[in-house]
Amino acid sequence: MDQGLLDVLQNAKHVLVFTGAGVSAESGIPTFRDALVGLWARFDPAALATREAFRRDPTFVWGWYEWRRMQVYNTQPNLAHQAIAELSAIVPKLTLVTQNVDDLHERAGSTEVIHLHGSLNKPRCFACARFATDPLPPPDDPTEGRHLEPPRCSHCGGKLRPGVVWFGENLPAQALAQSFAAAKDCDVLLSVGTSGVVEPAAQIPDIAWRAGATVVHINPDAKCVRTPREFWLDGRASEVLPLLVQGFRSSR
Ligand code: BV8
Ligand code: ZN
Repeated sequence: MDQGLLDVLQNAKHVLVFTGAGVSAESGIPTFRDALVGLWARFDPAALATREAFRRDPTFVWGWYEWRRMQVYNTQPNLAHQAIAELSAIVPKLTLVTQNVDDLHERAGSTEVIHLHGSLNKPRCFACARFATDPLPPPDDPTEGRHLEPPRCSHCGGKLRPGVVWFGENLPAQALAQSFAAAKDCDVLLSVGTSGVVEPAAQIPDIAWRAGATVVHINPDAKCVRTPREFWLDGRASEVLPLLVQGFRSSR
């Protein structure tokens, strides 16, 4: 590993880990934009991940998210999730911000995970916007594309919708503010498994870099490096992150 990067890791005080779908890819969860296998290569996001889609066909949208919830339910966190959880015990301060709607970071032991795009496990009412009071039962239908009737809101009887942020919807204000503040404060930002195309989340690595942090991208789809304070580690998260954690750990 680059000695300059190693020095930065060994002296890091506040690390911001920013993850996307690529961190869950090795748990078998499809990403969004990877060619052929990505969800958006097979389904039209406008037909599934918008309020209009749910209004038009709630049973199709609810059934699709239950299929995705079932995939997460039936898998395990991978070495990347575990390495990130370990890091919180090594560096003085760690902030974990994810664009993902799965709970694999939590199941690997990470706490205080900031979910910018919501969670598959926290449905809310399409009518009154209240979060469901009862947890969802384990998903029971493996059939992709099956229509399922959404459960009803215990407060107003409206249909429950997936607790995710759809295109055209605002991100949770507190989560976004916390993420931007951490980006301005951190001295290292690890950007793991994200294509960096979805706004406003995609601004986070740039905010950190402009505030003087060292930014490290971990992604097999390597891109050009822009500055001495930016690194692109060309590899899969479950290979690269354990090595990086060793770098953080050494000499502490
Ligand atoms: C907003 C939850 C203000 C749902 C998601 C027109 C109208 C309205 C809005 C817009 C518009 N044009 C643009 C916008 C803004 C829009 C946007 O950014 N669109 C993009 C697509 C251009 N953003 C929004 O709408 C946001 N809200 O702006 O509100 C507003 C309000 C009203 C009107 C206007 C604006 C809301 C965005 C949130 C959408 N919700 N998900 C669901 O899950 O179904 S988006 C979805 O993308 C996921 O959350 C995902 O996390 C996120 C980012 O994708 P990535 O995580 O990066 O995943 P991706 O597949 O792209 O990349 C994976 C990467 O991993 C790849 O680089 C790959 O190489 C790498 N990889 C693969 N394997 C590995 C790996 N890396 C490491 N290891 C591996 N093994
Ligand atoms: Zn309601």
